Amino acid sequence: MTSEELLQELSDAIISCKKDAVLAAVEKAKSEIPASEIIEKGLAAGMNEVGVLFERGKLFLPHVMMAADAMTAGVSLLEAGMPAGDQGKKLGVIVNGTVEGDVHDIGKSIVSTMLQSAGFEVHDIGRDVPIRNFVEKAKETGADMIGLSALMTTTLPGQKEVIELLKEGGLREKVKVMIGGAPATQAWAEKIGADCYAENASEAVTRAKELLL
Ligand code: B12
Repeated sequence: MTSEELLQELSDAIISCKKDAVLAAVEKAKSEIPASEIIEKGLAAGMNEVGVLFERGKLFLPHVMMAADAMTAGVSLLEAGMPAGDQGKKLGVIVNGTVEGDVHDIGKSIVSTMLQSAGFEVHDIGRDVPIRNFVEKAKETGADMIGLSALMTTTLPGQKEVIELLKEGGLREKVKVMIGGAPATQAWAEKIGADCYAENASEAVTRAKELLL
């Protein structure tokens, strides 16, 4: 099978919403294609299609939940084989999470995994995280950067609130802020005074290196 066919199989397995099919496709692809590509060009591409089908009323919420579950299992299978990124000095400390009111965490977790395997020390504080917890965790860990994920237009303002709280605490100069999630944009990042926006996990690694190294 060519790489294109393997990636298509991964994407189709996610769209089928079947965990077994996803795990089998990952097993098959993992010796042929780098983990980051399997995630972004295979699994995440399928998940985006699931989103489109959901919006068109062709798939319903239970399907989306099954696809999400299958995607998480596929990513976990790959994590085992990814470089731990813990040799030698860390590139920097990053606190990453999904803002309050938002339970979407698949993309955020992929970003954490990729940053970690690139050599950053990542503290993933989960989803639906109260605004002040980001700032407290950053203080506690001496973080160089906070990553903020938001998947809904209604939760995007949470990214702005974290930046405001950092300013209030006199920490804004010390801690960089990187934002992401489907409704976030470069223009939004500029509007709220974030240091950068990244569209996907590999871009997040590039941006983090640009800002922290
Ligand atoms: C899967 C999914 C779910 C799953 C989430 C499971 C989970 N554990 O995450 C479940 C079923 C639980 C769910 C629930 C809901 N969902 Co939903 N969901 C989706 C769906 C289909 C896909 C999201 C996803 O995982 N994509 C795949 C990942 C890989 O992509 P990603 O998240 O975008 O992440 C990438 C980038 O954005 C970026 N990135 C992400 N985070 C970060 C962070 C940083 C720092 C950086 C740099 C980059 C970055 O890198 C990632 C990797 O490349 C989207 C549709 C869509 N188009 O996004 C809707 C969607 C986000 N959901 C939506 C809604 C409304 C809901 C619900 C309210 C239920 C409902 N009525 O539909 C609830 C929300 C409850 C809540 N309070 O949060 C809406 C939001 C609309 C809006 N207001 O903007 C969407 C857009 C669907 C729609 N069109 O209606 N959902």
